[in-house]
Order: sequence, then structure tokens, then C-alpha cells
Amino acid sequence: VFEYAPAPESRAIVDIKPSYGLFINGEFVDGNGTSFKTVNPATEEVLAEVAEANDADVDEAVKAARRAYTRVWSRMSGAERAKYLYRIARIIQERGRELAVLESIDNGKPIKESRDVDVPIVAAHFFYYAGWADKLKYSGYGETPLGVAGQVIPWNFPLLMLAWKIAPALACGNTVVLKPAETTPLTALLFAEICQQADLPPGVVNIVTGAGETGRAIVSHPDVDKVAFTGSTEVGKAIARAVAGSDKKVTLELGGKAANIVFDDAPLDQAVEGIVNGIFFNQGHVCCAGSRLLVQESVADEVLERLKRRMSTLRMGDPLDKNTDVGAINSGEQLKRIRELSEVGDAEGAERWEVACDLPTKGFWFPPTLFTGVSQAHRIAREEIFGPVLSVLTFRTPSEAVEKANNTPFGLSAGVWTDKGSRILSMANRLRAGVVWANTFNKFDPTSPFGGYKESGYGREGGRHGLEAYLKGADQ
Ligand code: TXE
Repeated sequence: VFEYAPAPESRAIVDIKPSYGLFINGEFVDGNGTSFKTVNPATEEVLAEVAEANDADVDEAVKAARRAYTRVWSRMSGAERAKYLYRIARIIQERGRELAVLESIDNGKPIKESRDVDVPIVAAHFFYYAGWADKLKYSGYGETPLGVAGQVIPWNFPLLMLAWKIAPALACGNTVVLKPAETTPLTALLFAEICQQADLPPGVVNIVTGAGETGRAIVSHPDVDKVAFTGSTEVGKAIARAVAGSDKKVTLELGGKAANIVFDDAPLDQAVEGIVNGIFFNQGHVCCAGSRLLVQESVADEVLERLKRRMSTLRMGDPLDKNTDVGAINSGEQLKRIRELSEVGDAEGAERWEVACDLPTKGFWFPPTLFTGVSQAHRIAREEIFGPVLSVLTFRTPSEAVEKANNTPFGLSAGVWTDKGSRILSMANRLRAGVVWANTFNKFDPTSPFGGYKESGYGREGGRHGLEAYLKGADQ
């Protein structure tokens, strides 16, 4: 169905350097000298050698952030901080194409997503929180920043997760040490250049690259006041244990296994689009992905038929081709996890159906796939696959749908498809999920809070609620 064909004209607009240092105190520095490689997941080409921060490097970054916090950033008026955030937002817009292309190259996501979804929402976050910087007294959470925020983010939305973390932290007067994921460090480093271009005072934003050890050093650093993490539930729990008993404030945004619930009165074509978007957007590397389809029995056959037809039209391939719908899996390791869990699905008796296509021999690829005959006991109905794999279950009554949807240790999001307004409201009340979308899915907006129930974590990002994580509350 496709061959990987590089798109040199798009590639040419980004300047990928052979090696990158750490961004500490407003400058790129070498760090201790060790490094790791970041690769293009669509081709396995090594893109660059990136510095790996050790404890001493993280300590330097935290010291720089502390100095900037004490001497400059927390003493500045909110209106002045806002000017920097607006400037950053405008530069993100101006350099949007470059950011989108680099994001697609390092992450594997289709350019139409990075260009039309990720980057615009990143800019919107900076604009939105710039607006709050001089209005914190109306936030309901006070006006006093926490200090130095240590932030660790994943690889599925490298720039967007950075924006969710950095924009509110800075608006509230905190300074930041942020670590991007080891498979997608490049756009965070381009963001560091943008901070320089915006004349952001040195030390307000520090970007330290590395893997889990670097993350651990940030989280456990005694001079970090606040930890914000997005990633796996396993690491989230380890972080909660690591900071237990300290005075660090913590927010965790972890995994999910969202139910996308389709009732028989739903507009079915629209619902099918929502199912496809819910699980194949960003190759299913989405914490709130609609990875479980719960479809009412009376329309199950009809929905599945339309869904398979629609899935067969998805174009998979070169992330830089603007026609691509489904790009590359972010890493060999993630591909292995997706393959293994899918094989568990086969072994447990679910029936696999996948889009027929020739996958390239280089790079990390997995075809859009669905499993039918899935029961609640199956691991593919319970565990996060974090790939383009949908598990289909059926239900008869709204109560059965609620019971099945809530039967998971996670609780990040859910979708409800129905023509009945009253049903939307009652389902939203009964679903134990931080976000419930009605007749849509995967809609993000900086004004809306996002976060989980149960093992999906705690704290909210986005909206006015997102400020709470970065201000000293009355209880502290
Ligand atoms: O996550 P990790 P991985 C889920 C998804 C995926 C699985 C594993 O199911 O298949 O997690 O992905 C840093 N202290 N999600 O292994 O390890 C790490 O360097 C501090 C869901 O990539 O949690 C990276 O920057 N930091 C999720 C970040 O944590 C540590 C998004 C996330 O990596 C650390 C990603 C430690 N001990 C994966 N160990 C979502 N909620 O969206 C690692 N890190």
C-alpha cells in the first residue's frame, strides 16, 4: 500500500544538528559528556547524538532554576511574565512549520497532526496561560508560586506535554527543569532556542535530556518543590513513592483504557469517525485513546462493518507526507509491547482483524487493528496497549455499558455516542473518568481541565484548574 518516501522539501526546513547539549541557565552546555542517540522511527536513521544529564548536571539545572526563581521570575509582576509568555506563543506560531516537521521526524506522527493539532494547541496554551499571569488573584488558588518545578514528560506528544507543563508553571511565577522523553528530545531543544529568542531570563526554563535515571534525579532532588509527571502508571507509582514524606507537591497523569460507548440511536457515520479518531489518532499513542469500543448489541454488526470499511481507507506511511493518516510507532520497544499484547489477545481467543497493507522493512510499523470477541477478562480489555489496536466489546443496556466502562483500574476519559441529551448527562455522571466526550472524541482545549480518576493519576492540567498545581494553596 505504501513505500516510505522521504519528503526532502519538508525535511529541508529543519536544521538538525549532529549533537545537542543540555539547556541550563539560558545556554547550551556539554554536561558530563555521556550521550544517547535519537532516531527517526519511520526509517531508523540516527538523527542526532543528545547529551545525557547525570545527577551533577541536574543539580546545576536546579540551581539555575532556583537562582532565576529567587532573583528574577518570582519578583516580576504577572503582567511582565505575561509578556514573555505571549512572545513565546508568537514565536511558536512563526516557527510552527519547523516545529511540526521536527516533531514528525523525531516522533513518527503524521505531519497533518503535528501541523494542525499539536503545534496550534501548544501555541494556544502559551497564549491562554499568558492571560492568567496577571489575574492570579481571581484564580481561586492564591497568587504565590511554589518555586522550582521538576517536570518529566513522555514521547507521545513531546511539544504538547511540554506546553501543558511549562506554560502554567511560568505564568504562576515558578521556574522549571524539564526532561523530555529519551526517544523524542529534539523539539524540547528547539523550544529551548525559542526561549533564547524570546529573551527569557536565564534559568527560568532548563531542559535536561536523558532517560529514567535523569528523571529520577529531577524527581528526588531536594530543592525541587513540585513534581509534574506524565508517563506510565508504573513510573508514576514509583515517583509517588519517591516523594512520599517530602514536602513536594505532585501531579501525575498516567495511563488509560478509555471506553468509547456507542448507543443504537447514535449517528453511526459520525460515531465511526469518532472511533477511528479515538484509537488511530497519533498511532494510538494517546493516554486518553478510545481503546475499548463498547457498542450496543443491536448495532454492533452494522458499526463493525462500517468501521472496517473506514479503516481500510486509512493511509499509512511517511509521516512527512501530508496525506498520511497513520504514521510510525515511536520506538522499537513500543512496537514490541504492542506486538506482545496483541499476541496475548490472539492466545486468549479474541479475533484479530487488521488493515491489509505492506509495511516497510525499515522503521517501526503496526497496522490499524481491531479485536472482536473480547471479554472483560482478556488482558487486551484491561491493559493499555498504547498503539493502533482497538478491543471491541458489546452491551445491551446503559447500566451494562457503565459497568463495563468503569471496570478498569484507569479512569482518564470516555466517549458517549447517542442522540439523547438526557443520556449524555446521566452517562457523564456515572462514568468514572476525568473527561467524558459526547458525540466527539480527543478534543483538547487549553481552557478545559484534563486529568484522571483512579490509577490514571491525580491533579488537573489545563484551564483554571491547571493553575492549582503551581500555586501555594491555603493548606501549605
Ligand atoms: O514510559 P515511562 P515508557 C504508557 C504506555 C507505554 C508505557 C511505557 O502504556 O506503553 O507507558 O512507556 C521517564 N523516574 N505511557 O516506558 O518509562 C522517561 O524517561 C522519573 C502512557 O516510555 O513512564 C520518560 O521521560 N522519570 C503515557 C517518562 O518518564 C522516569 C505516555 C515516561 O516514560 C523514570 C507514555 C523514573 N524512575 C507512556 N523512569 C501517558 N500517560 O500518556 C522513566 N522516566
